[in-house]
Amino acid sequence: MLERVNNTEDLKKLTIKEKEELAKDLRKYMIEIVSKNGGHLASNLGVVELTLALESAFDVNKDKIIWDVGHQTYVHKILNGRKEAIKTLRKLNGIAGFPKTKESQTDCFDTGHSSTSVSAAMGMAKARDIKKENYSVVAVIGDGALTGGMALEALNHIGSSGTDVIVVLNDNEMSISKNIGGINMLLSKLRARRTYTISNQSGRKVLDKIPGVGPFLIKCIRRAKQGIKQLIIPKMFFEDIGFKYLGPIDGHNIEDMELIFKRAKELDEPVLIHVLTKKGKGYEPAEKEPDKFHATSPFDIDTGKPKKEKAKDYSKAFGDKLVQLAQKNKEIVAITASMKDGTGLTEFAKTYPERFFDVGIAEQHALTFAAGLAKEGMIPFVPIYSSFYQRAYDQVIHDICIQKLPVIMCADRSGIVGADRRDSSRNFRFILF
Ligand SMILES: Cc1ncc(C[n+]2csc(CCOP(=O)(O)OP(=O)(O)O)c2C)c(N)n1
Repeated sequence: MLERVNNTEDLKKLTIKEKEELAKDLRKYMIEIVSKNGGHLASNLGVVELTLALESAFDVNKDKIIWDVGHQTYVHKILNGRKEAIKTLRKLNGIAGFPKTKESQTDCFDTGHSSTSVSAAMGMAKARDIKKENYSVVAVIGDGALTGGMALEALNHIGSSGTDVIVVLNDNEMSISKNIGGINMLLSKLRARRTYTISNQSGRKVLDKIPGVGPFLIKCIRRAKQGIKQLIIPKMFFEDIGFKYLGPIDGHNIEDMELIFKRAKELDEPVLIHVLTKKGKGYEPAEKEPDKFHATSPFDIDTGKPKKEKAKDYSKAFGDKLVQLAQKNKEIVAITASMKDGTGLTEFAKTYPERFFDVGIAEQHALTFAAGLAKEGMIPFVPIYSSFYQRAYDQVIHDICIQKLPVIMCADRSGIVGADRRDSSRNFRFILF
């Protein structure tokens, strides 16, 4: 099936059954490539059907689909002119592992650092409205990325403005590690509701029969009986801040998602579509250990084991030392912004759970939180990848340095990181302090 599909026009000609076959081919193809080159696997396996449904329902050449973080766009790239080029992932002069506007006009916004998609979507939607143009703007954001303050700032802005923006919330319950926080608690309440299915339901017939259904969708849904009603959950957070909440929807059911996306397209207001996916879907080792397969080095497909055992690196040395120091010094605490494993804090988190804080993808909060801890006599260690530290310069200067607070800021992975070479701004890493 993959041989037959070279672009989204080809995709749109396929039946649902054929798209399901294509999904299998895409998974196999990505697993083969990432097992050789390394790359982001689990998130890409999780969004195969979501990408197929989105790119069937929308027009990638006209509509704007912005993928938050962008590490999960391999399927999009394969479907949009880079089926061969994807084999050069993480190779010298190879293609980028993240959306790049320079690479294709279907990559409509460069992403890499988390939680930017909703703001960018709002900007594009406002530009569209001012210029009186007509296209859809969709931000696809993970539940992890939704813990980032910027995403919440953007939802806050969009909800009150009533702007026609579609936010697809790709909820797999994982950031890199298990997702955390109050928003995650909210999402688990929503997840607990029965997944809404449209295919094979009478509700589908109701929706299908109505011409120009868009503006009337909500009215129709309200009128319909059980099942359909579930599309809208009144008085939940998203509704309260001005979004139409649709979902939760099975993120591996192409037919249902296509239908919902087509309907959402016709609504002229902020819509949030809650899609449930499984990180690592279709490859057992990645389903079992999605955190390990979030970004992986080359591995053996049969066993899922890395081809080369990982040598001890700076992050691990840092983490080991911190565990020792913390035993002697009870004031030491450690903070991560959703990068427990990457920054070497796994052992610390296990040994001192009460002195370990994962604050979500929230570097700014992490630093000012550390400032508060330090002000009251604790010794916070805050390891953050150097490129993500960029986000918290103001907190470093304003909340820590000016007050001369003893926060130990550790800039993980400064310098050039080979494997990340063309990933977003990560080719511009530098030493911060
Ligand atoms: C500002 C910032 N901090 C940290 C990261 C590292 N990072 C990349 S993906 C990711 C988790 C994203 O989780 P989610 O949005 O749920 O997407 P999923 O991979 O689960 O599909 C993190 C923490 C980042 N890209 N940007």
